Amino acid sequence: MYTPLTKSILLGVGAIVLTGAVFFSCQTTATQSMVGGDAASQVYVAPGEYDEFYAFFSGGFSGNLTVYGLPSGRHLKDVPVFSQFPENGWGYTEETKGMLNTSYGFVPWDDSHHPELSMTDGVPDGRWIFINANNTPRVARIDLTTFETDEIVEIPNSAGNHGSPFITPNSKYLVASTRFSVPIPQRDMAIEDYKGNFKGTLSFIRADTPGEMDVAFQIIVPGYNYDLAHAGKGPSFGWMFFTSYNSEEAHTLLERNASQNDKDFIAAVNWQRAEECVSGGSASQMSTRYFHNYLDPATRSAVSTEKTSVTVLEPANCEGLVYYLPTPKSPHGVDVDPSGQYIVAGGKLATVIPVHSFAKMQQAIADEAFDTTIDGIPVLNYDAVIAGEVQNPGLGPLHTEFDGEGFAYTTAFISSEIVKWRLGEPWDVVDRIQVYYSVGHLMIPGGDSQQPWGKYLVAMNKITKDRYLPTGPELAHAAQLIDISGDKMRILLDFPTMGEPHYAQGLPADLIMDKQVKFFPLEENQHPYAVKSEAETRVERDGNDVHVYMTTIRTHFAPDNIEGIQMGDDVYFHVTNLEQDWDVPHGFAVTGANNAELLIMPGETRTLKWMPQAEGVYPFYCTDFCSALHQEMQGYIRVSPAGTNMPLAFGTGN
Ligand code: K7E
Ligand code: CUA
Repeated sequence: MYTPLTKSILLGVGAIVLTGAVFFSCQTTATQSMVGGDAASQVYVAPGEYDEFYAFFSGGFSGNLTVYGLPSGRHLKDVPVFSQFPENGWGYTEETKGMLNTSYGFVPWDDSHHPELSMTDGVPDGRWIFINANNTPRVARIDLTTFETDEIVEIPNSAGNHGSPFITPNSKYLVASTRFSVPIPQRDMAIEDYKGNFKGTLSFIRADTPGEMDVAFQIIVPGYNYDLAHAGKGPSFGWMFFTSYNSEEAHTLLERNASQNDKDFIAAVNWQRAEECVSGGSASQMSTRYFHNYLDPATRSAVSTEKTSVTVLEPANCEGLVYYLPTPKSPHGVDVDPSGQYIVAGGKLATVIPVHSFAKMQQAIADEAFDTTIDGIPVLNYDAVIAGEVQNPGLGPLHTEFDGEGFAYTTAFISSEIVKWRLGEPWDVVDRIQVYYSVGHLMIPGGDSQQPWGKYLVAMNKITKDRYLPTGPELAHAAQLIDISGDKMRILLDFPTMGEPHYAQGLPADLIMDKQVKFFPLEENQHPYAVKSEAETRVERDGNDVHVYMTTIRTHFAPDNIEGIQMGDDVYFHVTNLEQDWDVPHGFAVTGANNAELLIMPGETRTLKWMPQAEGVYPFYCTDFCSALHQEMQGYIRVSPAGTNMPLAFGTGN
């Protein structure tokens, strides 16, 4: 699965830091042929200069999103999404906890695979990036002016939200397909009755209005495993393509039992037809439970709403809604080329890369070239829809992206390579390059859109034995940056990544860098516990709840001495950062806090709940080195016995 390398490679990796010359002289021949002599200068971004591209990597089982610059591979930011993040209090603060509400309760973790940029006219526009939660099915929106998650919607009737959140070229819908079929609606039943009884869902989520992200409708489909998706574009606009495997409907030992059929299916869904069927009354309402969580911009606090029904469509009740394209074999990725004519599948166990033609698909539908019909879904004839088969594509083809110059690039997991091939006759492989090792997705900036920016390709590798200094049993996952500007691909850079990035998206930095929010205007802060000046700071008791209306500004807290707290109190520190300047967050930490710190952006209010565990006097302090007198940013809170007659008292820092 990977090529074992010798220790000399390890020495070589260390040497690159010291001198390029040593590096190249230490390489084995395999790598030598691929790293060009000027690779270092191609990825060198001088101190003080900017990278050309942003790259957004999914965090995999970290549940979050990470941001890098390309070509340098510099790690710029972790954006917390589905997982609590103590570094800034995401999912711990009173304002953000509600973002993680689900019908299963508070869920502080997930597994995120696919970031997806919003698009206008089929091209990433830099407004938002979306990402899926695989385990407890959800999709999230991240605003690219703040690099902050501001909306999460749960997907009902789903299990393993893997084929998600792929977007239509106009950003109207995101899709979410269920990887695991389950009883719908959920109920207690025998697992061995899976076949014919468990179902899949293909959900369409309205995505183009912040605050109103919601499941528009779901299509109930046979109980296969729906794996990945991509939208049609150009001539195929209005369609969405979903891969599925396990057309055997196996419920145990899938490695064998779901690998029987020569072909599984790509489900081609006409979502404009779905809209007609929904508005024409062919859909039904199914009662269910799911949550919508939105970070209200006025208070910057989560508003969590429970929904109780969803619109569902059955293909049998909406003719022309879904067609199956037979596809070899256990397909994983499905990718649509920039022209929108070709639908490419990555058949994990296939020996070719099958490319379906959208034009032929339409003709086959018109001709009713159906092999059979399954649950109201016509199965189109393979020969009638296939445009070409790419021979010799490497072992274990998974995912494909495009350079906009007429070429496609496919990852081969088992043979650890990227294969470049011609889109169109004679469908031949024109170049291939070894990657290290076991590549899953790849990413070309804009490479799944109508107008790829090309230039670079990033391979996301699952296994990195021998590539980096070892770090115990768990080694870094890694990205490899590949130059695709010439005829031959060339590796430029390796860089480790966070969690397990499956997919990534990239776009030119100048699309978003000038739109960044630098601070939140204090006068617009409508948080109910905000104070706009030190004169308003105070401490109030409400039964056992104590509310501290606190401010922070370089270089003190107000108040910074608090007394009259009793054992059994819940203390809420509502800290407003009065700064109105870029890059001046303050932190807030208090001894024994069993949740997290606060990191408060300029102009916003964040709340930490603190439950004193013992009588005493406890310090709090600023965690972010904000100024020359940062180390002086501190205070004390005194905790007295329950029932003490100590009145609440606080110093306002005068
Ligand atoms: Cu291929 Cu989850 Cu998109 Cu991993 S998936 S590689
Ligand atoms: Cu504020 Cu350090």
